[in-house]
Amino acid sequence: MSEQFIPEKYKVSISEGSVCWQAPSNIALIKYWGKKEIQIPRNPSLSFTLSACATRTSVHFSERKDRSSGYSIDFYFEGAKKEEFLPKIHTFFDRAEPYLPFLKSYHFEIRSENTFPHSSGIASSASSMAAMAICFVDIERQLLELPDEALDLKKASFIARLGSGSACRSLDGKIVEWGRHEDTPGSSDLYGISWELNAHEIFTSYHDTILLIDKGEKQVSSTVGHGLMEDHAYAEKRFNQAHDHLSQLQQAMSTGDLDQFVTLVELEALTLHAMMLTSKPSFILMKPNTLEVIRKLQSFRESSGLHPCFTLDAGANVHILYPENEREQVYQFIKNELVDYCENGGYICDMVGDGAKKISAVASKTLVK
Ligand code: 2P0
Repeated sequence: MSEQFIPEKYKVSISEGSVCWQAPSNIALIKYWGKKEIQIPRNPSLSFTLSACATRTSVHFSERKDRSSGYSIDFYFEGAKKEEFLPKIHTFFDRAEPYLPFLKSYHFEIRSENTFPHSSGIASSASSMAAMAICFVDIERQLLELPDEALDLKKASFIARLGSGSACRSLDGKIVEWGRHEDTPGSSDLYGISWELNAHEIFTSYHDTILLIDKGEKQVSSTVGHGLMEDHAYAEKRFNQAHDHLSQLQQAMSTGDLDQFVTLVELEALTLHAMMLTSKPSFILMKPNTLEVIRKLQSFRESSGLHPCFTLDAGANVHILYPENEREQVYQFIKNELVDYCENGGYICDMVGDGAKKISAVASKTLVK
């Protein structure tokens, strides 16, 4: 139990209300791959918070008369009721309930939608779990009778982690670190913290153009993926390497050393895939076009003297990262040379963002002291 996130006694009772939040996706620069239960990472990770790729979630809550039987939840995704998502939400509630003890006191109607296309091969667990977590932490804020600005972002990240590890990096902006790391005071395995203030300003307006090489959801599930690291021949070496890479990347990002940034980010992406290529069973998630794009990008970088680099998730899509002051030339190159390698020419223009934002709060109906 993490005592620090157990709330004090609620101050008011609320019969009914609604909250609505939007939380973005994030792209890891130092990869989280390998965990202990429940989402305690085997190594620290660092990510850019995105802005265009996001999940918007509203939660309507109404007091229950009969609280004897478990949770009461209706879940809708993009307008349609989705019973099949309930087991995952129940598991999340079981993990979160010690820290959000009101979860059995209300009926919840949860409505969620993504701002990015459904079949893009972009995982939505980070943004969806982050959006849901912050909705519940916002409801708790009301029960504690605290003002809007007292919302506990750290607790929202902690709760999001209980749903999905990488989700804890989707609350704050623009660069987030998760996992205890010797060089970062305040870093924790339990939640993400913003590292933005330590970064050179060039990294606070970075672009991420996501090339949709393969829109199918053929990624290795996170359960399988993290499980692959359990008996992996290179596991210990990899976890130590991630610590070293994080130190080196933070050094590069605090001084604005783009060459070193490019080297480390690409090495991390390829190491993630190397872990999958060499696991039992092994997975080849890159497609021929993933490799073509990487080859073209690296040769453009060499000939142009510019600094775009790639990173990869657990799939075939390629994220092209580049600074604002190189945007025109790099984007031109992407459109002219890389988009042809995307499935149906699909790509998403995103950039670093500020984290979760509140969309609306419908006034709660009855407040009883
Ligand atoms: C990351 N990924 O750091 C790494 C790199 C994918 C590749 O975190 O089991 O969905 O929910 O904690 O967060 C994807 O795994 O896994 C992931 P769970 P999650 O972004």
